[in-house]
Amino acid sequence: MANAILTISSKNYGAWALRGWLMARLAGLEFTERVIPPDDPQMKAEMLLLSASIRVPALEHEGICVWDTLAIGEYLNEIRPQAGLLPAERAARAHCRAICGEMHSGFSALRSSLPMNIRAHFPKFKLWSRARTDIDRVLSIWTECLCTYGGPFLFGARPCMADAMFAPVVTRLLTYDVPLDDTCAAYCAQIMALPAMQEWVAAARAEPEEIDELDAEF
Ligand SMILES: N[C@@H](CCC(=O)N[C@@H](CS)C(=O)NCC(=O)O)C(=O)O
Repeated sequence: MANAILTISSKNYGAWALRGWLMARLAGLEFTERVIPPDDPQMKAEMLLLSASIRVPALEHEGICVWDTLAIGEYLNEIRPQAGLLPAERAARAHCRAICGEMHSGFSALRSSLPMNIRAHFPKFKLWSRARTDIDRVLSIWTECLCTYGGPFLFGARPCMADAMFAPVVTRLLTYDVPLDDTCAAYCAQIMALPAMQEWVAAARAEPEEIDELDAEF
């Protein structure tokens, strides 16, 4: 029986949930999933008991409750340092934290106009200019990391916290059929090929919930 519980929401729509879940998987943490469906009227009350922000993901581990993906990533790095969630080298670690922070606090146009919806596909989706600007910045972050650290992941040979932070952007670029150069397309393929991502995507496709506003909007 795992001594950790990760509370998440929809696997099809929950981008923050995917980030926290993937970090926990990359850290090698054994955990039980608690899924609070987004349309559950009890959801807010249950979430408030776990996370003062009333948001998921939230991690409970050995009596400690951590919410917010960045805090969860830092916590996982402390309890599983050998997993390399943050790069070993100081300059790379600072770079990793900087781009995780940028993802956490930015890209609002990308997030609002291309919501995560793993089982959908919108060929030739028309991008608005602010979303285009966000996407260009993400692609330039990826390209710089892949060139600097040699790939195939953002900070080298194995996936880390930054890859988890950007994983929902990878699924969005595929959902909304955004054209990519070879370097970024190869990076997206690497992320999607991770066994944990394949597991998440299969569960997202099997999920019964449909959030009409998100399905109808695009
Ligand atoms: N900054 C938070 C964002 C978390 C977040 O917005 N989670 C969404 C689900 S993926 C949520 O809980 N939404 C419920 C709500 O907004 O009421 C984090 O990094 O964890």
